[in-house]
Formats: sequence, C-alpha cells, structure tokens
Amino acid sequence: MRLLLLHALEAWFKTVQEAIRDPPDPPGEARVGECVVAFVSVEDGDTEVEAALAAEEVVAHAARVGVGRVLLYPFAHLSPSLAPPKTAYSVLLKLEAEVRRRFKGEALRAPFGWYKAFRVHCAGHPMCELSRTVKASQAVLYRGKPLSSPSGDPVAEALASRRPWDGEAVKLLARFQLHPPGMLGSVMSGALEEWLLWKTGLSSRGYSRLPGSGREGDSGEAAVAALARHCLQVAEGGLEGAVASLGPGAVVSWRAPSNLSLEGLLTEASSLLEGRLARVDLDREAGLWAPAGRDYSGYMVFYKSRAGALVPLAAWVDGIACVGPTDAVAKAILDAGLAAAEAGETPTLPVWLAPVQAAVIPVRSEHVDYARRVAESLAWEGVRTYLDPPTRGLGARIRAAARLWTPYIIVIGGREVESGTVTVRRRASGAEQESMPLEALIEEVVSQARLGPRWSPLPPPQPSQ
Ligand code: A3S
Repeated sequence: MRLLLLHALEAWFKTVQEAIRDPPDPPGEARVGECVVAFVSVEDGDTEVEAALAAEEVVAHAARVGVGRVLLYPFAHLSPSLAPPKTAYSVLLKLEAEVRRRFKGEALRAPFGWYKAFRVHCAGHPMCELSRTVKASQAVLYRGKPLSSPSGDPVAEALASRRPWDGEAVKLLARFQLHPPGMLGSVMSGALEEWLLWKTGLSSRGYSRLPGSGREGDSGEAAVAALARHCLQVAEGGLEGAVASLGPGAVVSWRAPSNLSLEGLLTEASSLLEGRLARVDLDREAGLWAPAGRDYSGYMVFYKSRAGALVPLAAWVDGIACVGPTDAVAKAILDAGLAAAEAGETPTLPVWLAPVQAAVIPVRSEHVDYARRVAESLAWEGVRTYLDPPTRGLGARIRAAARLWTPYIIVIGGREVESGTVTVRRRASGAEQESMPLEALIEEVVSQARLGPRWSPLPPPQPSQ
C-alpha cells in the first residue's frame, strides 16, 4: 500500500464522473478544515495487515503534526501495481475501520470509484508531507493479526507496548546512564557482551561483527522484528556466531540446539530476572510471527516489565540463538531490581556486571592518602573503583555508592590507616561492615569479578572442524 500524507489547512473535493462501473460510494462534495489528507493507493496483495500498518502511519502523522482530523482519499496513482477496484475498496474500508479504532479525532473518507476535482491547501512546514510504502513483511503478527492493531489481547498489547519502563525505572536507567546512554551504561552493556561471548565460547573461536541495523526502543513491534531479522541474517549467512551492534547495545548470536534454555542463560546473567521472563513461540497460528518473507520456527524470550510491557531479550530461530541488545538486557535487570526492592529485597548485580565495583570512602582528609593507595591497588587489578573525597558527609557518600548498587563500599578511617586494614560493606551479604586486611579484600573483589568473563581462563580454541 502506498500513502502520501499531507498536513492540510483545508481541503475540498467534488465527484465529477464515475471512474468505474457502479462505484460503491455515492457522488459527493465536501469542504474539510485542518486535517491530514491521506492519499491511498491499495496495491496488489494488500490485506488487512497492510490496512492496520497504514492506519498506524496515518494516526502517527496526525499526532506528529498535531491535527484532530484525517481525510482518507482513495487515489489510484501512487503505485504501478494497483489492486483491482473491488479488492481495493474492501482493503480501504479495513483501513478506515483501523483508523477509527485508533484515532481519537474525526476520520472522513472521500468517495471511491470516481474522478474527482479537489483542492488541498498544504501547510508547507518541514513535517508537512510524508510518503510511505507499507508491506506486511514489515509487520509483526501475533496470532495472525498485526501487533499494531489493538486487539484487546493482553499479550498482544504487552508485546506492542512502546512504553516498557515506568517513571521509577526511567529514573534508575538514567542514574545508570542506560537511558540516555552514558559511560556507566556502556560498561554494563559491554560487560554483558563479553559475558555472552565467554558463555557461548565464541570469544575463543571467533565470530563476525555484523553492521548494526537501527532499532527503535526496547519493546514494541520494531524491537521484535529487529531481533528476529538478526537471527535470520546469521542463519542465512551460515555464520558460526556474530555480534551486531544495535544502538548502544549489541546482539550476540550463535549456532545453538533447540533445547538451549535462553531463560536459564538470562537468569544466570542476573538472578533478578528469575520469574520475570516469558516465552512466546514464533509460529504463524499460535504465536508471534515477524514475517521476513520466508517460513521459520523458533521462539522469543521477553522480559515482563513492571510497567506491563514485554521487552524482547532473546530469540532462538532456525538453529540460531541470539541475546540482546545488551543495553535492553541491562535495563531489564535494573527494572527487575526495582521489583525486588518493592518486595523488600536489596537488588544486587554480579560484580562482573556492576558498572562500579568498589567505592573507597575516606572519613576525613587525613585518611585520603591511604584511601588513594587502596583505590589504586584495586584499580590496578582492573576493579572499577572510585574514591569519594571528604567534601561532603560520610553518610551522603555511602548512600551515593548504594544508589549505584556498588558491591563493595570501603570506608577508611583512623583505625584503618593505623592497622593497614579496610572496613567493608558488602551489598550482597547486606550484613554489617567488616574490618579486614587490604590484601584479603583485593583478593576477594578480584575473585568475585573473576566470576565474569574478564579474568576467567578462556576455553581452549575448538579444533576447526
Ligand atoms: O481508479 C478509479 C478510482 O477508483 C478508486 N480506485 C482506487 N483507489 C485506491 N487504490 C486502488 N487500487 C484503486 N483502484 C480504484 C479511486 O477512487 C480512483 N479514483 N483520485 C481519483 C481520480 O483519479 C482516483 O484515484
């Protein structure tokens, strides 16, 4: 289906002469105030899927230009492969129904099957004109219906939701610099990518870096289609494994048996995801289908967000598993952490995933030199560490470290300086603080971080079969 969408300050049309035998609509004339005029050419093969996708485009343009009225205008001149009038008319009626279902404003339609005189006063601003080609292969279907068409089915609504994070989560994602993306967020995304490469053994046997393809947001139709397309790209490419950068995150994919539990892998990355993952089969009848022009089978794993959306985190399609984008996985983990906190638990990240692994806090200025030595010896071992100087109260600095779920908060006071020890608050154990020798602390933090990919011995390279 081809669309030409114009933001008009006013429009007028008048039927002049029948263009087909027995036009389904009576002749008519109308003057319309400010509206989006949607010139529509129904193409060969268009079905209710294109009608729903086109309705989405029309309603989105009206919202974009802030107009409360749309005029659907059948227009047999935007495509070389037009559908015959009868089919075109029935698809046009479907488009009208789908627009009415979505659009809170007024929806009008010009008569079909007529030569018409018309006038459109185009507003002329940069956003005024838009042309779109709408095809089913862009659609994601759930139980055979496009996700974008409101179906009242809670799963379909959750899949199509564009607002996966509530206010609470948005604040936390900003603090962790995941949304908008910042340094801490890229550390978490990168750590997840390294962890996945390590878990799948790809890091030892090599993988291809695919060019990234744009992806809008963490959930909704586009994210689902992007993940499915990525799997197919790797499968069709006959690749052993691949990493594609998608915006601030990356998708890691590898050849995997169908009995691989992607839910298990995700909860291994963070137990916070436990119980918040849902699997939807990629199956034309019963489940989710991101048609890419050919049949395939598999499933997708979604994170159930606190805001009630389903965020795609992993998929297994035709022998290829893929997890990511890693920034969406990190966001899901933080959102799940909020759910744990709401249930009275203290959300913690594995040390290898924590963007900040250790905070060193000298109580007073005379403790700064020794504290700096502690911070430097941790950083020297590759521990992500910061020193928070006594420019504000001790309590405020401890709370700041806790707000970033820092696994190790290390306080340095007079006693510690004299005895060459440190006082540690471990977020995971939640127990009170403990005094221990600096060397023992370094050994513990590094051994915790070693549970991640960075220090663990890589598996021996596979003999190239
Ligand atoms: O082609 C004659 C008139 O019949 C309608 N029509 C279509 N509209 C959209 N998509 C198709 N595939 C169509 N097939 C037929 C239109 O109303 C068309 N009339 N603007 C007027 C005069 O040109 C017009 O296109």
